Order: sequence, then C-alpha cells, then structure tokens
Amino acid sequence: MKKAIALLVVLLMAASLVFAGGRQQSSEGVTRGMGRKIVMGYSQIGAESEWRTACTNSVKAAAEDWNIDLRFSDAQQMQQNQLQAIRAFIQQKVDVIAFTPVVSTGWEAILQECKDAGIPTICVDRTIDGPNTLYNTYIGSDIKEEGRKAARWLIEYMNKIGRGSKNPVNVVELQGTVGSAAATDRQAGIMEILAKYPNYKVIKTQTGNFTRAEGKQVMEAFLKSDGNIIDVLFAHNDDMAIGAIQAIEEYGRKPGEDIIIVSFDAVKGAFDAMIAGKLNASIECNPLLGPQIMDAAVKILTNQPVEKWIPSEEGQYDQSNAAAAYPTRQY
Ligand code: GZL
Repeated sequence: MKKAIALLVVLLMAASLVFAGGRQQSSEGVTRGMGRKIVMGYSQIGAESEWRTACTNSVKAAAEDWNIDLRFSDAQQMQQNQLQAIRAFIQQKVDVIAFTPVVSTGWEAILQECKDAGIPTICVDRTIDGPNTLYNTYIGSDIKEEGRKAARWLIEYMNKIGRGSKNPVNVVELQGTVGSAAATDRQAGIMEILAKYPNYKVIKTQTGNFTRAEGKQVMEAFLKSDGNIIDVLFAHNDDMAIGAIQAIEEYGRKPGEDIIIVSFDAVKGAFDAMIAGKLNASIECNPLLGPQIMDAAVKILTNQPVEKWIPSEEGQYDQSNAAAAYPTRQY
C-alpha cells in the first residue's frame, strides 16, 4: 500500500512538471514574481574601489537569487563604453536596463533610445542631470546629504578636541571622479556646511578618481606644498583616504591625529583604519543595492507602482562605534 502511494505521489509530481504551461516549468525557467525568466542588461562603471566591487557582487548575487538572466558590462570608467553597452542591450531586446552613470551628463539621447525601444531603465548609485522622466527609477543614496553629514561630524569633532576655533583650519579635499554625481554632490554638501564656519579654509582640492593609488599620489602633492599646515582631509571615498593615510605617514605626520580625516563609503578598509586610529570617520554609502534593483525591475515589468527614487539606507561610523560595528559589516 505504502509503495503504491509513493508511486502515485511521484507520478503526480512528474505530471505537474510536464503539463505546467506545456513545457517543463522547472526553477531555472522563471524569474521570481514573473511568469517567465527576464533578461537585464547592466552597465557598471568599472572596478575602481572596494565599494564598486561590493556593489557589483550584490547585483550579481541578487540576479542569481531572482533568477534573472544578467548581461553585465564593465565600462572601465568610460562613458563611451556605457553608451555602447546600452545600445547592445537594446539590440538584444533585453527586458530592462540598469546603469550606474560614471558622469552626470550625456545620458538624454541613449535613454530616449531605450524609451523608443520600450525598454524600462533603472538608474543606480549615481544620479544624472536632467528630468527624472528620463528613467523609471533611481536607486541610491542622498549623496549631498552624505557631504553635509561629513562636514557636520567634522565641526563637532574639531570642537570636541579643542581645534574648532583655530583660524584658519586648513582643509584639503580629495575629490572623486570629476563630473560624477558622487563627487559633485559630496563636495556641495561639505561646502554648504563649511560655509557657516569661515575659519575653515579649503586650501587644496583635486580629484583622486576614487582610487587608492591616485589618492596617495595627490595627497603626496598636497603634503609637498602644504604638509606642515594641513589640519583636515576630506576624501570622497575610503579608498582615496587609505592611500592618503600612507602618504601622510611617509611624510612623517600622524593621520587621524595631526591631520583629521573624514571619508565616505564605510568599507572594511575604513573600519580597519578607524580601529587603528588613522581615519576619524567614514560616512556610509550602501553598495548592497542588488535586491532593490531586481525588486524594482520585476515591479516595473509587472506594471506595479515604483517610486521615482528608492533611497538606500546608511549610517555613519567613527572611532567610537567602528569596533562594535565591524563584525556586522558585509562589505
Ligand atoms: C558613491 C559611489 C562612489 C563610491 C566610490 O555612490 O558612486 O563610487 O563612493 C565608488 O567608492 O568608486
């Protein structure tokens, strides 16, 4: 009797597989929340930082998890490569295109081509100039607010250690990629707050392109011209801050003590530096956007409402909370 029941169960399971939709509907054939497997084209900037790598890993893992066929392109920091990749996605008639714009300008034409082809688009991580009608949704953080957070933290910290009333407080800035929303908006947020404290003077600002190597090189140049008077460094990401820390130590000053350093991202390397007392604070910018991207793609393709901006969640870390938070960090 038991054997007969077991056989019946097996036969019923086999029948359900064969007759669902006329072909075998096994798990590899269907995207979560859809009646079929969808194809996503993703144009990523490159692999310039720990943050970018974490973002890419999150996108690929989420595509796997949602069972989405991901066509991934690495633009190696060149907008031209992004435009070519997106045109290829259009030719391939993908269901949805996600992209992280390396710079804020030059997107109107290509996004109109996506619209004309009836392909929805998701702007990820960095915003673009122009109306938000150019794309279906933006998933990422309020980058200008990150800049304000960084400057507010600095003012409070300098006052706490008794250096806030020094006149002038000499500030240098390592900018991210010129023309990127990440660099433009972080700088705008920082300067909006510093403008209220006229004794804070930005004596040097230059791009380090979000990389450790260039952050070190540019900081070496800052130190060569102003090494003995620099009080504060703002770095638009942790990778440049870590490069700058090496330059400061080689120069003979103490990072995190002689020169107060505030950066952005809150990647593992920043926590190591904060715990070592060489970085003072890192304002988090969450790269784990993969699940939000896939969820938005399915919602768009099933005609569900999607907000024009899906904000990412982020905090801020300094030497008072870095060690406690370290075990929980995912990137
Ligand atoms: C910020 C992101 C920036 C990171 C950098 O949203 O675009 O690009 O801060 C990354 O680490 O290279």
